[in-house]
Amino acid sequence: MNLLRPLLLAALATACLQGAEKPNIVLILADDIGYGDLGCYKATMVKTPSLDKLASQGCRFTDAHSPASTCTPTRRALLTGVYSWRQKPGSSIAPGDAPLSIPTDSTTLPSMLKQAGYRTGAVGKWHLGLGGENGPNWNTDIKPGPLEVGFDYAFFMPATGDRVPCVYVENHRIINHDPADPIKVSYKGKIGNEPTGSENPDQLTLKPTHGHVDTIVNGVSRIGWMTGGQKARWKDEDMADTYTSKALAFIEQSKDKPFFLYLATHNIHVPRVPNGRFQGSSAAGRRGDSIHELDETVGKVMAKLDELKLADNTLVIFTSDNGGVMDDGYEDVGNFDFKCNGVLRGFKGSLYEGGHRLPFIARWPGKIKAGTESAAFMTHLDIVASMAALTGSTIPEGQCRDSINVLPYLLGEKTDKPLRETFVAHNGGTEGPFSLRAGQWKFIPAGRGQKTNFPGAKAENRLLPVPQLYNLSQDLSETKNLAAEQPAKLAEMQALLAKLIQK
Ligand code: NG6
Ligand code: CA
Repeated sequence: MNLLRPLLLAALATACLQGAEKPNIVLILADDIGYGDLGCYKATMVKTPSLDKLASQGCRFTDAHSPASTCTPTRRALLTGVYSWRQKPGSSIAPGDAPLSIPTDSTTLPSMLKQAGYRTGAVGKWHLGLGGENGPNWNTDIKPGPLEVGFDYAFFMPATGDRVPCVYVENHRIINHDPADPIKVSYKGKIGNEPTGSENPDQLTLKPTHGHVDTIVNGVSRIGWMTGGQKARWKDEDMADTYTSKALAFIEQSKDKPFFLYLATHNIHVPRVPNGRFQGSSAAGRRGDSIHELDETVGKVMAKLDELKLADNTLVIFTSDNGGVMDDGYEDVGNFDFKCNGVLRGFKGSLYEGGHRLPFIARWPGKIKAGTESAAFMTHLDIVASMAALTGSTIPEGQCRDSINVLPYLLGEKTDKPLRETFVAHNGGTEGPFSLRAGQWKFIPAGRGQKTNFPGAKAENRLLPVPQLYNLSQDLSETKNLAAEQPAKLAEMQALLAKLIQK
């Protein structure tokens, strides 16, 4: 016993040390922020001092990609480390009443970190479905949801700012839910007698540009129909403040344990209704003002980490779920010559780089060299495996199969060869269309001329009826189609894509 005691104490001390060394992880996933939307990514008409500071204290990546060019498939791939096109059902933009799209037995980023001793929290946009196969019952416990896929705490909106139900859910319950005013939601047609946007255009304070003129909430028409829950409906102009305060409270409450915060902002998704203190603050209209509001959120998170003396022991990652878009359904853009995706071609929803190459900033003082830039090629799929490596966790066999440990990139270490060789992007669904990235080559198969998305994306996202091949090292803007000039490379890329998408 006497002999064992010092050994035991030593083992305990090592365990504690390891615990102390595990950094907190804050992952800020912005919505619809493009490659050209931030000051540190060369935007000029908006000011993003906090994000620029984050970048100056860490590393700014220039070749990081969302797994898809729309929200739901990106988020599911990010949290599970599996391409969404491999996963059924609901791999496209989910309606607000969709069932939970992540099987509760999968290894996820939060479940893996929870296993590693982290307190895990999700704040902001969920948009991954809720409830069993028939979707959620809004008037009782709403589950399974974030808590059943690995989060200890969740405060969230079910889908998007422009989709019903326009309510916040905390853990399993809707905030301010009144049993006397039960909530009903439909995506099939009108329910109840509430006025709709199509019948009452005069009640709309923000004009829609897409065809959805369904439920009116706070003068904004939303996609889908909702009745009831009058007291529970959110105020758009307070949404960023609400999420920010919940995020700060989570950090505060978790400060004595390693924690993982997944802060999925609503900014800068439509409808863009920033708080009054931002209105008119940018030179790029409401969309720009909404970027300013996002920057404030990031600044407040950074300040909270400083205040609690946690900054040095916290890895902060900032990125976005898909590329930028100007008009995404509301007259909240204004007429500005603003290149939300910088030099990149295409927008949100596109298979061109503008759809999925995004800002990605990582800061971890003392571990990630300040003020650096990295051209390392990686995707949000890689976050799970990288965080597993960071925390000394093992991912069970067969889980997170598309995730590659790119921790060496985050830490600025040199690698002999690229850690990620290929990337198959899509914009939803399981059947494509897909694009393939391999090394510096990009291949987009011939389409049928279909638009890949959204009114705001206009023709730029349209799939051409011919195969496209680009060399991104020379032509980041995808202007020169080399398919005809390089038939051997084209055939190689075609064959590689066909092989990779075998499910
Ligand atoms: C589209 C909406 C768009 C936006 C998007 C989801 C139309 C015409 N457009 O269907 O407004 O809500 O869905 O965005 O309805 S995402 O970032 O969540 O993928
Ligand atoms: Ca999005």
